[in-house]
Formats: sequence, C-alpha cells, structure tokens
Amino acid sequence: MLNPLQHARAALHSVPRTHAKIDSCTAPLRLRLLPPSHPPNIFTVIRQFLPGFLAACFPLLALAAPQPNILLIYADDQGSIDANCFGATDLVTPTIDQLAKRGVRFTQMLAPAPVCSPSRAGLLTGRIPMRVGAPGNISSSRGGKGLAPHLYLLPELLRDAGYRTHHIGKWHLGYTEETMPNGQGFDSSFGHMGGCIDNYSHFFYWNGPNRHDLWRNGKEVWHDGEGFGGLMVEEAKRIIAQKDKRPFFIYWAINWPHYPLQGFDKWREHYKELPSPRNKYAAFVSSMDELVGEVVAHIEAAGKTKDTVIIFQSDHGHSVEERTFGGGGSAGPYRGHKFSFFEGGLRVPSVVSWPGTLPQGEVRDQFVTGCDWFPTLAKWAQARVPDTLFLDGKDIDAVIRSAQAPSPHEQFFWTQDYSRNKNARWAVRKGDWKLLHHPQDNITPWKEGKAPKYFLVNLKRDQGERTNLAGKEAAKLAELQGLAEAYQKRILPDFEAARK
Ligand SMILES: [Ca+2]
Repeated sequence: MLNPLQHARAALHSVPRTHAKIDSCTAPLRLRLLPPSHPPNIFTVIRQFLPGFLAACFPLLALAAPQPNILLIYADDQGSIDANCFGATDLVTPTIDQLAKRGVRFTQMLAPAPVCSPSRAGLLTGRIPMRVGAPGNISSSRGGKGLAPHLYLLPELLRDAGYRTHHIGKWHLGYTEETMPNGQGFDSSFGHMGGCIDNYSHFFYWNGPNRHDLWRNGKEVWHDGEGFGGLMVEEAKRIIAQKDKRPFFIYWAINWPHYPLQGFDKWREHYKELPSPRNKYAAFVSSMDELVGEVVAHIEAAGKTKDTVIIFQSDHGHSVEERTFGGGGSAGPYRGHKFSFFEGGLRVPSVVSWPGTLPQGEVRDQFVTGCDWFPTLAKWAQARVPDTLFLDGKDIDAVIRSAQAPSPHEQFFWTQDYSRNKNARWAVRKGDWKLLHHPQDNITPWKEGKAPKYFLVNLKRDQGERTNLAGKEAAKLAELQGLAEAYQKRILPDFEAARK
C-alpha cells in the first residue's frame, strides 16, 4: 500500500500531458491554462493535484516518505537486443520482459564503457571511468589495484543515507583488502573478485595459474561443485528476508551471460535447434532470466514489490571473443560489440521498475547513460550527493517519468586510457552526432582494408553507424575533435588524482 506521501508523489507525476505539469509552487496559476475543451471540475482538480502540490511546495514533507529498497542487477556481456522486450525473437526471457511491463524500458541506455571494469566503475561512481582512474579492465589477480579507496561510491552514498548495502556476484574493481567490496561501502559481499569464474568450481582459468576466486566478506570460501547461480539467488533471498528496519541496497552483479557459457540443461535442450554459438549463449541468457525471476518472486512473496526499485541492465554489449565461440549475443541493428565504442558495445538492455511510483509498460528513447543511476538513485533514496563531488551522470528521474522530458545529456565522452597513448580509442557524442577515434569492429571488414582514424556519424540518420562522414563534414569533425580534447583536458587531473 502506498502511504499518503507516496500517493502525493505518484499524483505529482501522473498528470496527463494535456494538463499543465505541476512542478513548482506556481501550480495554481498554471492550472488556469488548462485547455478549454476539458473544463476541470474543481473537486477533481483538488483531489488530483493537491497532494502533489503539497509535496512540491513542502519538500521536507516528501522527505519523510520511506526510502525504497534497491535491487540493482548488472548483467554481464548481454547483447543490446538480447531479451524479447528489446527485440530478440529467438529467446525466452519472461522475467526481463515482465520487469519491462511493470516499469520503464530504455532504448538508448549507453554503458559508461564497453568493457567490464570501467563500466562498473562508471555505474558505481556516476563518473566517466577515466576520471576515477579506471579506464580499462582491472586485474583479476590477488593484489590487483582497483578503484581508489578515497573515491565515493554508490554503496557509500546509500549507506550514509541509512541503507544496508550488499554486494553479490562479480566485483572486478580491485583485489586488495581495501579495494574489495567491504572496503568500498558494502556491509556484506559474496562473490568473485576477478573478471569471471567457472560457475561450479569457482576457479578463474583465463590467464596465469588457475586459481580459486570465491569470497565472503573478504575471506575466501569454498563451495565445491555448487552452482554459483543458485548460491547467488540464496544470498539475495537471505538478504531480502532479513529483519532490519533499514531499506536494502543489493548490487547484484550477476556474472552471466559472460563466458564460460554454462546454461542449465533444460535450456540447452530448449535451444538445441539454434545454430552455435547462439544456442549456448541463449541457454545462458534464459538461465540468467530464471535466476532473476526467482529473486523477483521472492520480493513479491515478501510483499515488498511496491517498496523496491529493480533495475536490470547489462554492463555493455555482447562478446565476440574466442571464449564465446566468437559470438552468440546480438546487437540487432547496431554495429559493434564488447570492447567497441560503436553502439553495439555501448547500447545495453535496461529496465527500471518501481510499481506504484514509476510509470508501467512505457518506453524511453532519450539518450541516458549508466553514470546516471548514481544521482537518480540518490534522489529516490533521499541521499545527499556532496556538493564537492562532480558527477558526469545526470538525474534521469524526469526522463523515466515522461517520454517528453528532454535528455539531460547534450554530450558525453567514452575513452580508453589516453594518458600515455595518443592512439587510445575514444568516442564523443553531441546531440545526434558521434565521433569515434580508431573505431573497432572485429566482425565487419573495413572497406578500405583498415579502420580509419576518425569515424563520424549521425545516429539519427544512421543508427547502424555504416557511413563515415568524417571526409564530408569537416566542420562537424572539427567541432567534435575539439569537444573530445576539452574532455581529455578536464578529465586528466582527476585521473591523476584518482591514481595517487
Ligand atoms: Ca562484461
């Protein structure tokens, strides 16, 4: 049940578009501007607008509203359209589709980076990964330096706002005591510290000596032979069921469908007619969907559906590495893949739901980024972002509530580490224009035999990023080069400070 203040907030944001939107104490004046074809009944108006009007005029009242629980699910290497609701036609993804039906789905959610560690760094700091010293993957070996402990992370922000904070799954943001999850704002942590594990032995096999990587609160734990998927679900259920007055924040960095592709047998059987490697990848996506479904069902059974924000989002596009048999995932109409700054590397499936408070079954096409969750969740959690903390992410609450709200981003910047490498790949976006430096596409051969230095595209006219306009649009090329240089200059001192 919604309390009166939640009703007030819901009313504030459910005003039909034909009416003037109440967003300040000027509301009574603006109400007179209602279209004459729909004369408002004064009692209807009072009933509909008064709670929202009060909440808008007396924010302190609104602050007394309960803080929602937050379940932030960050999937791993899931392709841009790899759920039914995002356009896949050969997958079974009832949970993700259901979350989209009861929430808002984004068609233009752009990851902070097209690779694991920096994408997570952008999510948890609200800042461009290079700015926080994490422009590339962080070591999967013990002792690997990660995000600097002095940075202010989302779990710290939420803990300071009264939340209990829990990490489950992959970390990949530091493998020293002070940079593991318990050192970075999480009250509890269960999962692996490197980039991936075998889901039954919990060993990392992808370089160096094969090594066990499963940890609970900074201590190594062994669950030989037990499926990591089930272990993560049990952990989430246990946390949700805890008797604790504080709201929970669960960062569930589910390490699926990242390789090794270890879908459940029933899904392997289901997809046996699909060609390889799509069949193996699809089985893993549906297995992941099933795990997420178990946790969502647990939240429902606990009666916490209306008190819980659930975000489901991939960290970046699908992998085309040998370890995934060169593919399996799909970027649909977009070009590129994991590691690439083309849209197929950056544009990710993303849904947010908070039934009773946010719109349901709606779609947003505005340009938003993974860095935006930090300030947006801060708002919903009534957490205070320090005045001195500069964020690249923007509050997208208005976008989530309205298809008409403009994107808060006019521009954005994605980059590898350029501090010592002038050939570092980067991409800069302004409006519909995007410029890529040393673009990467491991699948489509380049017409000229090799990649151009610059690739300029207008995403509105060419969403598949097929035609390079760098030679034709000299002024736009120069403008975006200048913008990228400005980003680089501004970010470098922050990068150096974060690396100290
Ligand atoms: Ca990943």
